[in-house]
Amino acid sequence: MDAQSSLKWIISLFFVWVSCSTAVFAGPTFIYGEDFDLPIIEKHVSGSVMMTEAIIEVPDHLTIYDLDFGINLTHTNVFDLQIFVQSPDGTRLCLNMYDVEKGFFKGEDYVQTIFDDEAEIPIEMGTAPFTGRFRPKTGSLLEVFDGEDAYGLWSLQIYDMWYSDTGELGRAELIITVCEPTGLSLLALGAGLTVLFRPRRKQ
Ligand SMILES: [Ca+2]
Ligand SMILES: [Ca+2]
Ligand SMILES: [Ca+2]
Repeated sequence: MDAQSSLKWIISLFFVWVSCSTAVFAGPTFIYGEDFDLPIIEKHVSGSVMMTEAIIEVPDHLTIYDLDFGINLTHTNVFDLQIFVQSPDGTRLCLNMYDVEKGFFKGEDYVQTIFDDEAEIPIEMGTAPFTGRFRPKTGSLLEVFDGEDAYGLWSLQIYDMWYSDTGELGRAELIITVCEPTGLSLLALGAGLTVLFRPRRKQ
């Protein structure tokens, strides 16, 4: 292998490595939120229907690298709630799974609460009104939305699973981090350099 071929081989390897590496880096973050004034329906009340869907529109095509979910609501015991988030692709997640068999936590209201898979403190270890970032319960991770196109209508519905108290949804936010686009740019640049170093036919 001559010097030029060796150089070309090394540069190609470098760009493949950089492109693969950068694909796992986070890019910019975009926030889409809506204010609501929606009562949370008690599931135990006879003849009750599900809460009116709270809709958040994402008008941009964004491939989700990481999704965090922010919420403001009032309720005397947020443990009672099942919060369902559904993406435009139809993926549906129960973010706040009511399950007394798997432990109970006590606390009133979610105020500027952000569910974040990467947060250190699990929601059940938080202190009311749970302001800040908390990891969802096991089995309720937001990673199910990773890789989807966020474009379209996201819906949110909440069940109150226990009698005697109710609450209201005040605001919800989708905090979307997209993939770092540098990988593609470098691939294009790598392809350009490969063309540049292509052996020329002698005239
Ligand atoms: Ca994540
Ligand atoms: Ca996250
Ligand atoms: Ca209740």
